[in-house]
Amino acid sequence: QDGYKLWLQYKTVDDAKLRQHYSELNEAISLDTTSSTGKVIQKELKLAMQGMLSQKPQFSEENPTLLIRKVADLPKNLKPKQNLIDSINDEGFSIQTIPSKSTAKILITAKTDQGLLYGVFTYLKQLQLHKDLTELSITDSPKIKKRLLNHWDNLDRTIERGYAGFSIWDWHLLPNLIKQEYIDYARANASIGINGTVLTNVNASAYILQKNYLEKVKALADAFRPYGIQVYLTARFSAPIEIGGLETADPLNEEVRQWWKDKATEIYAEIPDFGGFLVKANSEGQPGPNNYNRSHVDGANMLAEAVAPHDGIVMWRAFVYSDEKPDDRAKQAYTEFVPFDGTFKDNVLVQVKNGAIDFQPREPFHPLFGAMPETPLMMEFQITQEYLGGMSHLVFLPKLFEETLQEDTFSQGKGSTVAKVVAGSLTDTQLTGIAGVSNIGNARNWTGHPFAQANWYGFGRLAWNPELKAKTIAQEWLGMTFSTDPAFVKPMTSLLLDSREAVVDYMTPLGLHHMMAEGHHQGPGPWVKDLGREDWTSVYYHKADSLGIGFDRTATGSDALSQYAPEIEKAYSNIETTPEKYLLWFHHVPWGYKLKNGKTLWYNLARHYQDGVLEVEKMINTWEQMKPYVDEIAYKKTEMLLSIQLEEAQWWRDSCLLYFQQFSKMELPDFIPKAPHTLKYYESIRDPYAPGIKPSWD
Ligand code: BDP
Repeated sequence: QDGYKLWLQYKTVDDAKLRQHYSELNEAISLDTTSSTGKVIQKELKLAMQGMLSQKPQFSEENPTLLIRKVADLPKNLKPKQNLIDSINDEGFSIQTIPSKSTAKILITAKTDQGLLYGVFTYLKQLQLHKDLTELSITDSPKIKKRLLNHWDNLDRTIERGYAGFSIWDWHLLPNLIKQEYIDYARANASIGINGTVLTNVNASAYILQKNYLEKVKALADAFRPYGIQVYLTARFSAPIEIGGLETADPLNEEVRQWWKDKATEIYAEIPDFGGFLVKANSEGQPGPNNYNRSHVDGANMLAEAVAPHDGIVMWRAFVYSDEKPDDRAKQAYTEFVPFDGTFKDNVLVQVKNGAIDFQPREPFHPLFGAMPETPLMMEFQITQEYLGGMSHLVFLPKLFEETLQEDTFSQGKGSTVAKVVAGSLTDTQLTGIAGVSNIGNARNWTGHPFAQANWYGFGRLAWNPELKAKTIAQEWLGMTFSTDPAFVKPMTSLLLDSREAVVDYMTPLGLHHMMAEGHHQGPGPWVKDLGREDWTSVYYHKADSLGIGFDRTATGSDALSQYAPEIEKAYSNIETTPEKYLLWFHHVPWGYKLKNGKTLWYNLARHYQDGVLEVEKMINTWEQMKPYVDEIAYKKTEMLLSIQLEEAQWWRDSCLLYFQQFSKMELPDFIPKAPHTLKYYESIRDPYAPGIKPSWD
């Protein structure tokens, strides 16, 4: 009850009739347990049946009621139709109720053990959600190949932008101590279809590539393997200098190239299924090929060549904004990367954040999506809530992920959604990927905030199928984690789905962005200016002045809009046809400008800030009604966190409105309560030890 079990609660099925139905179906299970994955499946089934049905299933070949078999091992009479078999990929599965007179009542089949594992988790989910199994027919395959968590974990166990304690990787005690948490981590990830993990921070340390650390990495890889989780590492571009004793890390230098090849060979000797490297290069002070006047392609292709003989991949991040040619930061990744389209090696993915600035509460999709048809683009979402309330705000992120995935890039005509770009279906791209920056730490419940678990869960589900609805994900997670009672699931689904718009409203309404406090990013900071570079300040982004507010990204401004398809450029160039949610992202708008509801921009800004606060109040009211359905620890903790969230929502509203009022010089509407403090007070709040970042950063 402390949240450790995540969504794999396997609570007793109370309804006697339903339990009876489930018990009969799961009495005897036929399963091949010769592989390590087979053993994991057996363990999971035992645990689940014990928990939900208080039943110990028999594992036998004799008259099984539940048959779990790879397609190749099925008896002829039970083989599914060929078109069904053809429709699933190597990780896919099919679950069917068997209509015949055979004793087996349910069949779970797949082409691989991995597929069977996913099939079994999906089957168990049906039981957890109290679904009727009499006519079960589920055939499913992941739509994206590489479904990864990215841990921003440092070797000293601090986590960059982590809000759930320290890193779960206990490097000191590895490789000898394999914590149960490692196994449970892999199991939880497998249950939602995640198949890879990058263990280390993108702001990388070269030490992870040293022999003593690679032994530790191998121990983790061994622990994860039965669950189908591949291990990846971040590669610090200057590693050949730092740990290799070379004088340069120039990607065209033969010695450097050989060093990486040898390093790859060394890694693969330990970890034959090592996934590959994730690289942050020439971004925010990280070394990279530009240091040697070489391009991103030179850098990525050198690493790609090193891992290619071992089937490894390179994920090269597009999160760059140049020191030399400062332009609207929203434009820079596109400007730097589009000219390279088609020149990366086959095993390179370019990893692109969902938006062009940086994981804001709301951003339009990144213009790179759809703009590099010859290059596999990997989506990067942030699950950890760096800009969405850190450790204390309840925000259901699948709503944000869904919004981005369903935006239309128009790259191959109408309907060319970001989801399709990422899944490779528009260009028949085989190598596809999606990454979520993890929100996991060594907190007992993994994620700190009990509801942050939903974001890990939701990321995994959307990585499996980017077309899934946030609503479905919310219902699943609530049912599996807390209760399937509609009196709980219904109001809580609405709460989750509305929580994302609430945070946008009280932090960055109407297309505002990058308004947070400096460095640690906790709390409001629209007044932030005079930092090392302009595009780290808030004033650069909101541009509030006596005339209005917002960043002109049309042709009269930075022209970032021209990086989108003509359909979008045309619609958003016109203030009248720009969706209001992106208004101040693309336009500098007069304070008195009338929005669709006939009220001024100033009025609407205030309205949104207030709506955000009201929504949190509503969340608190809903939560109070949920007490009967939730265990005490989670109930109390969430209750207290929601009250922090309310205070912080008010803090955002009051401080931002006071700040902007200096420019608008307009009265606040009556519905805005008087701020309890002065603007000066809000501006003076400093928190050098805010979580998720080492104070030395500031
Ligand atoms: C920013 C974070 C910073 C990360 C960077 C990145 O503030 O800590 O290192 O993104 O993604 O959002 O590389």
